[in-house]
Amino acid sequence: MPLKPLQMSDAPKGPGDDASVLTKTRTQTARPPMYKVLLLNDDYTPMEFVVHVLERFFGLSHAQSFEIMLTVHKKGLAVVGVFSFEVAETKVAQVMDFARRHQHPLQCTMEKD
Ligand code: TYC
Repeated sequence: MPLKPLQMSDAPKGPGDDASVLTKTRTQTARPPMYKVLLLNDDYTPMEFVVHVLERFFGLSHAQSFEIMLTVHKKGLAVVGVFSFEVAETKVAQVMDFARRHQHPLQCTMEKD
């Protein structure tokens, strides 16, 4: 029995077939994902250093900075702020670099909000 060459018209139709793929047009612009920047407690970084970091890199007042530092000290960690991925990444890098340069073990991380 001679075989007929396969044609595109022999391709399966139905779900998954290109001809059946529907598109939905979105009118609303999706909000970009946001990231929490977290400060972690340790036993060695001086409290004043942490307060200074919060004032310097997060633009917080002295009172706000002291409050967040105390929360980290008592609870183990605190959210310092919520930012876009790029801003959060930059803040984490700035804090980690500043702490390292001053030889303090302070840790700062980020996670999806
Ligand atoms: N626990 C530190 C101390 O007693 C103070 C501290 C607070 C360290 C917050 C880190 O993120 C931190 N000196």
